[in-house]
Amino acid sequence: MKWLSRLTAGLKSSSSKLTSGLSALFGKEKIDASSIEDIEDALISADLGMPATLAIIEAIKAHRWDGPVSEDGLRSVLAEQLTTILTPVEAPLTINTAHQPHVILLVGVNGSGKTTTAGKLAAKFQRDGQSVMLAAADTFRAAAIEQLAGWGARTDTPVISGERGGDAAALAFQAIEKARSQNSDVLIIDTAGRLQNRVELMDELSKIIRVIKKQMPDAPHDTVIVLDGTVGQNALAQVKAFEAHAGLTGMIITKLDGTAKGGVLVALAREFSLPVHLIGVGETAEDLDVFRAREFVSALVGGEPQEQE
Ligand SMILES: Nc1nc2c(ncn2[C@@H]2O[C@H](COP(=O)(O)OP(=O)(O)O)[C@@H](O)[C@H]2O)c(=O)[nH]1
Ligand SMILES: [Mg+2]
Repeated sequence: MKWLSRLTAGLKSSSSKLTSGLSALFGKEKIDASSIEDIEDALISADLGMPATLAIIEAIKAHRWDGPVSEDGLRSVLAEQLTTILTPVEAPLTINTAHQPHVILLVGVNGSGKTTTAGKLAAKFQRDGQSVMLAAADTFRAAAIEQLAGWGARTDTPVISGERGGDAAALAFQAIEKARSQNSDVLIIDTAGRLQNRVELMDELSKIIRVIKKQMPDAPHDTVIVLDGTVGQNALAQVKAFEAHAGLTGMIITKLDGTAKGGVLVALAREFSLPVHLIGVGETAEDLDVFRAREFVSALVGGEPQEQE
């Protein structure tokens, strides 16, 4: 299945959540106060967040509705607004091969999809012709180390790992040494999931970064938060906390398949000026691809956004 079909299929629940909430408006003679409330409810419950919701409502009010509210008209105003919000955060994760290695640190809460994303990224960069190394700096659970080793085996990527319970920062340090000695283009460091309110775990993350910098002062070149798209608005709190402790450079949103909360990406884009590098719509290596605003909007809203006048 091609990416666009995967994306469209994956976003189906989010898309119906958003558009079914708006369907009550179709055919209305004019946008009155009660329609505005309906629209607000629909957008909020689709996880777009308040600022984006208000911006969209303004645009709907400002739109010249010649005649009753049409489905196509509403769709296109919505698509145009979403495209405006999402386009600025569209930015792929680019590798600077001069870094040798270009170090990518993946952070986030438990179960957000970090290890899976590390594996998918390894596959993607290898396809692009880069040599990749993976580092299993989630030393808390043996299963996590095995999980990354599995991805390493499937994608033919060397995995640097240590003992369960070992020092994550020391492992990251070692991994950079290894990646340097093998001239790897990219080193992807997987870390343990941590709740944003557990201070000692967040401190450990800061330590990992400090130790990485001892080896390579300009690394990590990318510190990317992996967010589970099914958690909805809680993703915003996660970004804030990790931003404060680790200085994020970008986001990856996973599990956009089978959730009705995919609209959270809009809230994230509106709230933070962080790039959305990639999105995940399933568990296999093919289920991760670059985030493209227009494509995402058309999968979410249906139909092509109209050109802006
Ligand atoms: N449906 C779906 N599942 C995913 C996606 N990404 C990761 N997962 C699953 O989510 C679970 C947790 O992922 P994992 O990578 O172990 O999360 P981590 O704790 O952050 O390392 C695993 O069962 C993954 O297969 C995705 O894009 N879609
Ligand atoms: Mg993991």
